Amino acid sequence: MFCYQCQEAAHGTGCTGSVGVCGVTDQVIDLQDVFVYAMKGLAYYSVKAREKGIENEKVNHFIFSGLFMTITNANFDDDVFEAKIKETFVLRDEMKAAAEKAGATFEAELHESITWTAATREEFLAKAAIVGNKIDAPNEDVRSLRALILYGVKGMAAYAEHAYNLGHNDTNVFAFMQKALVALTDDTMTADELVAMVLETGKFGVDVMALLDKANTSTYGNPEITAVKTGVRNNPAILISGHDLTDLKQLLEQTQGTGVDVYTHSEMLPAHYYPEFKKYENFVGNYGNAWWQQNEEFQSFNGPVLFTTNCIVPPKKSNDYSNRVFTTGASGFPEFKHIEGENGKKDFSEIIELAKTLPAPTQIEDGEIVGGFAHNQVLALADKVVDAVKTGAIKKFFVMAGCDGRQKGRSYYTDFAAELPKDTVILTAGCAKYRYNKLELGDIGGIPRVLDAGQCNDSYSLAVIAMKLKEVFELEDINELPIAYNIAWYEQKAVIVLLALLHLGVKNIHLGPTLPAFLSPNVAKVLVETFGIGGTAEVKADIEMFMAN
Ligand code: FSO
Ligand code: SF4
Repeated sequence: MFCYQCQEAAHGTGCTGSVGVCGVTDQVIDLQDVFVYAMKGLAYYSVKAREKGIENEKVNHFIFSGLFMTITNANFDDDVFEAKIKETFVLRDEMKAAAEKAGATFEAELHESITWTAATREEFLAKAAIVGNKIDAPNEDVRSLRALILYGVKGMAAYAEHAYNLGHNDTNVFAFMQKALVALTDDTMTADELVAMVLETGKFGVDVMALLDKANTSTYGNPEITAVKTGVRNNPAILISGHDLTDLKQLLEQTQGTGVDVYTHSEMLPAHYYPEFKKYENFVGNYGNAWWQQNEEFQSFNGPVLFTTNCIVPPKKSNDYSNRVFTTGASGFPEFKHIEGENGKKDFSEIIELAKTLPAPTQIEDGEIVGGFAHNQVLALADKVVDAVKTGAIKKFFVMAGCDGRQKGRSYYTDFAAELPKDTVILTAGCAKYRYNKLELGDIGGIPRVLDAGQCNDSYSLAVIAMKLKEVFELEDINELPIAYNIAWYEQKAVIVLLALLHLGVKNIHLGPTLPAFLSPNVAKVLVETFGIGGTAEVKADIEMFMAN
């Protein structure tokens, strides 16, 4: 196995051997690589069919939900990927036949991802040694650009899936994802063409985040300022993690009148900000912190846990709570029971019945987290915010969105937030916020110094806010705003957020705690020279640098 798709890639270069830093096994990574390879062949016929006017919803969904499953910490189940590879071949044949019937013609020489077929796990694993992440490119710069595109598309796929679950689709986004998959097999593409495709990935990143924003807000209302409780009640309870709001909605519906409470963990916290979910009396609060602290927090929670997406951490052998953890959607783990849906409907009764037999959560803290500053709420406060900037009460905004992770160096973000001058405001989204959202950072004339827009996909809100401020201050360029970007990344959804910001013209983004292992020196140079991308250094020096610019 070789994998370097996340920030925790071993030694800053990539995970090898039998298990990754995230706990994924070599078999799973290898099968994921082969699955992505097979989907490139399926995408080829889907693109050809689309040229003849055929849009196949089943294939579109299969591809984006399949890509989502290969995101870091989403699905650890080798059997799932073996089955998915086999299913890809079946769909590939179907799409080939459909394209042919519609009059499509195919190149005389087809890439091997389009023609290759195999039937057993052994054959799939043997293939991984040839087509895996690291090897499948003619040189390191092409490999690096392909990685940027593939990981961006994986992030896009996650957001497309959440929107799809709410009945919102954008076939242009699906078409781009498939076009990009095919492009990853095209050895004739120049570095310049690949760079252009990286930027195009960012454009569709903006589109998919706008789509998801519309899906979420039109279904559940606009997030509003909310104080979320971190303490517990004395009822049995279910902890829900991940990002999928449709799963949460169904769980809340099904727990009504059962005496079972529901708490959020990690990236599900922002669900509390939506008006729709506030009406559930048993939707109590948020338990714990970011994803990587789940081993300890799931232990003390006592009740069942439902994963709707990543980030899963394998339980420790000494602390194995597998028998009360469930997955659904793209997430999976061999020892956790998976709840399948039928036409989007899911039956969580087994989880609810199990909760009734288990003790109430053990309290680990008792306070509040304030959030809900998505674009609609912030724009409602626009006059106040603009005044504060004009009078100098707010000198600078710091976008500190992104992800948290277990790497020790991430304490940088806690120190950075704590040491920022008091006339600055942090704009955040994603699980990165847990590094500082429980600090007492105060407010500026009633505006909290940490404005949490929501999940990582709600970084879109931060872009909308920036665009609006640019308009209000009548600026030519978004980079003239008093906004600095110091973003923490971990997995591939952060890659699409970054590419989306680049597409919107945002420059001088600092990315940490380390730059991606999949950036070759030349590709990193392009990002630095064209977009002013930088890393992080010492807290004090970084704050001085940001405040001076
Ligand atoms: Fe975090 Fe995990 Fe939301 Fe990611 S929980 S790390 S970027 O999956 O998606 O922010
Ligand atoms: Fe390593 Fe990250 Fe890949 Fe897991 S996802 S194997 S930690 S690079």
